[in-house]
Amino acid sequence: MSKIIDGKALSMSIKEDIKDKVSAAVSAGLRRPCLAVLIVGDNPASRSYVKGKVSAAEFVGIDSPLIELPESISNEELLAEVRRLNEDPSVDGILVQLPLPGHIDADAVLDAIAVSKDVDGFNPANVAALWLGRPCFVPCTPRGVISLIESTGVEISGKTAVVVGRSNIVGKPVAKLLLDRNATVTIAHSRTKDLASVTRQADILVAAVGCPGMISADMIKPGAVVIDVGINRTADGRLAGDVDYEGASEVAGYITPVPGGVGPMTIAMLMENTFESYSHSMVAPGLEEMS
Ligand code: BQF
Repeated sequence: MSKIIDGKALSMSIKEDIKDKVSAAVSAGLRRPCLAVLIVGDNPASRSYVKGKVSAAEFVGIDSPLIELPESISNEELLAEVRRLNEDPSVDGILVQLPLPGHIDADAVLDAIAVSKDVDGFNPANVAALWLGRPCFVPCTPRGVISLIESTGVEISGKTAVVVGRSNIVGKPVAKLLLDRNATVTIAHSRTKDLASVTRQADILVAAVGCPGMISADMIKPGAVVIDVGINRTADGRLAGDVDYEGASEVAGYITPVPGGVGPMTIAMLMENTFESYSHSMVAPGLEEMS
């Protein structure tokens, strides 16, 4: 039986920590940190994610004005909204909830977010900085994945890591962060031949494919650390991961559940990134507007 990596508990302790830091800053006379949250349209999943983010912000003491925009908004109007927030010195972080409606140029929106407020880390300048090993905002889910692996105490350096999935939001940045920690990293994907023979090599296996239960017990090396990034909604409305949890937990050394694994850590890391942005602007106020 594997040990369960409790993402809910870890996210809670991270948020408690941020809450203390915010409270100390406010006691010292500083303004509260601020995360502006933009949502376009009324996709129910997006609504629920945004609700979770706003409530986490409230818990840690970060202001989180919710900017609800109609599905019918034009590209230009949305860009104008982002630019307004870029210029507002009381805003530390800007989050545009994805996915955006089809008629919106999502790339143009992400390009428009000021790099210094890009707490999701999706602006291409942040992505470039990540891959160059320069200071940057690390995307929230990948940062949460690393934090979960580190919480096991299992050393990453020298290990074989396999990331299944190559998205810009999860797979690719997770692979880079593992590489930074000296893992030997393979990125597998839908065209990988004999996927099971690849995943069975993994001391650390990260599943980010978006296919419920796709990673079965026979694909896992005994004792491996298994991180399940999948958030799939089943027909009966419940959440399911990419890993067959029941089977995998008989083989893995450590495993994250869904729900209660990576998801809550994504939110905690968003708070972490927002506090980081805030700290920067408190040390060097005004520099943001210049860069
Ligand atoms: C949990 C997301 C796909 C597409 C866009 C806690 C979240 C999820 C699960 C959450 C996700 C997934 C988010 C749990 C944010 C993660 O208890 O297991 C939190 O809110 N997420 C998102 O903002 O956009 C997505 C997945």
